[in-house]
Amino acid sequence: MEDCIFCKIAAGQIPSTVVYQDDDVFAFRDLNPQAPEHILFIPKRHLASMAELTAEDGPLLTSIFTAAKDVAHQLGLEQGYRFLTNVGPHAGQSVFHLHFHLLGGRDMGWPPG
Ligand code: DGP
Repeated sequence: MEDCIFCKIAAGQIPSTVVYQDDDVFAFRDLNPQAPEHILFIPKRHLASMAELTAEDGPLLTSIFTAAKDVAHQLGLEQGYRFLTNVGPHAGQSVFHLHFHLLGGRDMGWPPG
């Protein structure tokens, strides 16, 4: 999508600290980290949010979750981590390209704010 910042990051048109990528998935460090480890996992294909997913996206989600699990292991997050996506304004979504936050390296509260 032409004006999507995360599409441009996945295409290498905007620099990022890349952590993982394959044919369908791209992962990079968040610009404004909320934990010692804060990685964003996105599909390379543009989807605005989880609200646009269909049953056909099952393999894509498996790829994203498997990549995140492997990265969490590589980062040594054996004490735990959080993996989440914000959907829409009430959840605080600010970039409208589906992304999952991998957060780790500190204790976290529940419920989130
Ligand atoms: P959300 O609030 O769930 O939509 O999270 C969007 C995240 O994206 C936020 O934590 C900051 C991050 N972000 C926004 N713009 C950029 C960027 O240009 N580069 C990187 N690496 N992260 C960005």
